[in-house]
Amino acid sequence: MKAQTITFPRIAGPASAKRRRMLLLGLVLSLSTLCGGSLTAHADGSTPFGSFLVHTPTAIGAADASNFVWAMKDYNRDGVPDLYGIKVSNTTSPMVGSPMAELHILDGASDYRSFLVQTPIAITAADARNFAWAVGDYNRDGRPDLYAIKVSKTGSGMVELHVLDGASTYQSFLVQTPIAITAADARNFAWAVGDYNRDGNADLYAIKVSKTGSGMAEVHVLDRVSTYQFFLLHATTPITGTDAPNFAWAVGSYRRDGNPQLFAIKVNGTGSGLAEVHILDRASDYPGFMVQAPTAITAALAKGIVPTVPTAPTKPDAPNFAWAVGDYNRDGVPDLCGIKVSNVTSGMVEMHILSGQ
Ligand SMILES: [Ca+2]
Ligand SMILES: [Ca+2]
Ligand SMILES: [Ca+2]
Ligand SMILES: [Ca+2]
Repeated sequence: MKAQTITFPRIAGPASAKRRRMLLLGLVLSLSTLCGGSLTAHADGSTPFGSFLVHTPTAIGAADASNFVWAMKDYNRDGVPDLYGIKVSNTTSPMVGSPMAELHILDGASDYRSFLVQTPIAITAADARNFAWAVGDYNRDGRPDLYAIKVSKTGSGMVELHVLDGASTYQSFLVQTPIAITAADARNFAWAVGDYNRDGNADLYAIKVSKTGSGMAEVHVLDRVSTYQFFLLHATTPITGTDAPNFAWAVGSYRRDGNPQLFAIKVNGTGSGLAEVHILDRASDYPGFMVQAPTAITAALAKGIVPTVPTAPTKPDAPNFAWAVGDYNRDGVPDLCGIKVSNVTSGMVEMHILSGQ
């Protein structure tokens, strides 16, 4: 991995805002496919997720990107979210004889050009493919911990949670335990960490996106206080099970009130032709939307849908991204972080951050 000097123009200020308005003037997008609701959004740069805060190449080469899983959290507690790159294959770290999975944390304050941490972690690369990953503060020491969620080849027959301690630079485990979801069912879930009941303890969100009993995407929240043995919530969302695989998922506060909202980022088959952010409201236990907005990144159109505006971009870019949520510009509103891992112009993994407001 070598550092890169390519610089993208930072998009900020009145001049670029005007340029955005010019570019997007007349691009009136209709979101009408979701849950029967009809929403018209004007992607003029003033809508949430309609404009970029930053485009930047990171210090990880795009050729290496497929070996990583991505997450965002503020590792060094400077208020800027850092990029967690969990390297699960093609690692070179010899430790007890076999290559280990590695954690590479890129510093948000350096616009993801320099590393805060590069270390092997206590899971082998051979085993790493059996895990899903998330980041949250398990032991409430202010340091984000790494949630390694073992979803296949578990000894217990259940999904297992292995939490690596941020304070030990992810060398030692805080907990290793089976949780209340079977390994056989695990492949039907997406995972995230958030404090559902706002008791200060990080709960585990298991978002069921296939083979749901209800036919809809479902939110199941496991309580940290029970070490993820008991559920705080079983809820049905307004997103159908058929549509659910078109989404990426994240949890974050949006209204600055600390409530964990569920971000459903639609990256395929959208009505607008753009990737869309649909935020499900914690206050209603996720049946209701608080925001539905197109982003400034193109997605594949849903089958049979024709763009409402002839000039609307149709070349899908969204499949080149991994997605996370974090407040890059520290205005209290989480931004959408698009981690571009393929079809990049810089040769490096790129960070493209859409402003949450
Ligand atoms: Ca930081
Ligand atoms: Ca911690
Ligand atoms: Ca909690
Ligand atoms: Ca923000």
